[in-house]
Amino acid sequence: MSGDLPITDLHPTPDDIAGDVLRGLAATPKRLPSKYFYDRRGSELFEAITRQPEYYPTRIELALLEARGTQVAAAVGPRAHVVEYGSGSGRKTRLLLDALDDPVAYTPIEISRSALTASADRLDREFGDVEVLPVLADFTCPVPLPAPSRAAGHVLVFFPGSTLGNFTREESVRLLAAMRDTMGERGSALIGIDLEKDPAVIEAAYNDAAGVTAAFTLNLLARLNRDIGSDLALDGFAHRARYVRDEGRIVTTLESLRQQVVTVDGRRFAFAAGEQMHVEQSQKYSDARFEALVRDAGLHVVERWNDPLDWFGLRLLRRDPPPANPPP
Ligand code: AVI
Repeated sequence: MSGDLPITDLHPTPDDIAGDVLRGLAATPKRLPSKYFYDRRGSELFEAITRQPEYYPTRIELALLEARGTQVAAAVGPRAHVVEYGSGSGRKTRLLLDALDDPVAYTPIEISRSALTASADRLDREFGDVEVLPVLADFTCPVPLPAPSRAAGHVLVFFPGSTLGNFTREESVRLLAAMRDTMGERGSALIGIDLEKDPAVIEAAYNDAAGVTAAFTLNLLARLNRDIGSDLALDGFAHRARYVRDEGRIVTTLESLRQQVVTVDGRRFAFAAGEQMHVEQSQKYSDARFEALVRDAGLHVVERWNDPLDWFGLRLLRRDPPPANPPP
């Protein structure tokens, strides 16, 4: 069945890349949206980042899924319809599906058709008993799920990698609220979160010695030049990633290495030497920060698993119960 899995196509609107970039460059400070990192080359570079010795999140999350799989399965319950937001390399999905008790179906939700097909086909080949029902959609909006042919007991939303941390707080609440709708009354969500720790460890993870993260950041410029005809000079900017302690997050910028003018869609934007253009944030969480965040989306933490160093965590979330005495 490989290669011809039926895809539920919810016709996600194509991004208006030029519009997003023009808006970002007109802002003060200038910014570029991090969602455009992931073209084919960007996705390859991200995969390479996850294998760098300094980039601990992927390694630890994989080990955590392996070590705590039985407990996760017991807390989640049998016959889940697993719904993954985005589709990565499949390494984490494989561990989760292996650990769960009789998972019924797997639905990756992804905006890129090629990424969706690749991951769905791979998992379909490996897990014969799990029905793979891919959905082409923007997961930041509530998504109606395809019904598996064998009835599922409940939905488990899976959002690993601390990808939640790449969204602003407001966007994160919206995303969690969309998950809450997708998971339904009896469902749950398993979220990977990178935890607050020694800033030196965090900064090293975003400034690897081999320069893969720097190449990943600069690839954003190459991607934009190719797709919207901009003339952002790759040798005119440098990757900078620093941990902002008060906010508990890595902020990644591209620093303009000289005074320069760039042209996008016929519009010119002047950069001063040393000017920082914001390209990504990666939130690190304390329990208090994460619990306050999910509470704002009508969810609460029911289980938490950390690695022995408390560097990375998995959290199982459920909906808040309805109020005991609903207003008349
Ligand atoms: C995908 N995301 C969770 C990564 C992170 O750690 O914020 C993206 C990344 N950017 C630089 N390195 C990794």
